[in-house]
Amino acid sequence: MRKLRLEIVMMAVGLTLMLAVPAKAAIIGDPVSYNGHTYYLLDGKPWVNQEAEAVTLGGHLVTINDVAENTWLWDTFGIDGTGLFFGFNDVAIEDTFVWSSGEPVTFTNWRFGEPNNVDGNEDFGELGSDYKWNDVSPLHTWRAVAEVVPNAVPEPSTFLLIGSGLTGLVVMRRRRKK
Ligand SMILES: [Ca+2]
Ligand SMILES: [Ca+2]
Ligand SMILES: [Ca+2]
Repeated sequence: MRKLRLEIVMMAVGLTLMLAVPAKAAIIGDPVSYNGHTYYLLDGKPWVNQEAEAVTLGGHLVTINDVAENTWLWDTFGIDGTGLFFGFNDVAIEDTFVWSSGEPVTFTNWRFGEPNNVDGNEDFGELGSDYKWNDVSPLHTWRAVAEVVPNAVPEPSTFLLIGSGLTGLVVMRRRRKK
């Protein structure tokens, strides 16, 4: 009787942890595959929020590695009249643009005269309908694309693993005592 009660408590703990999984990012439509990576279109928010959401999906805002990915990105997710956020930024060191994924910089495609850091406050890359890049301010709330590389540890499932692990532990202990 006592053991049964313990099991119920532990399962409740597991369930609570499962329910504590952070709210899903505001994903628009279905994920899209390209070169073995998974891409998610995210609803309009400031760049910093977009990168945080990409991390909860187990990735980062998209790293544009070459001209083919650049073209594919706009053709797949772009909407005329608005920009599309990607992972290039110079938040840490002004005028030193890096990828939020940490990947090396192998390709850039700035529009003529960009990046121009208007008002000293433009640190985030947007892609436009001309397939070119521009740096924009933190006030922009563009849609963004997250890129998830398979085999990277998906962070949202950590809570699920803890939850199912606890439940499994209880079942194992119960079996051993039999
Ligand atoms: Ca990429
Ligand atoms: Ca800047
Ligand atoms: Ca600019």
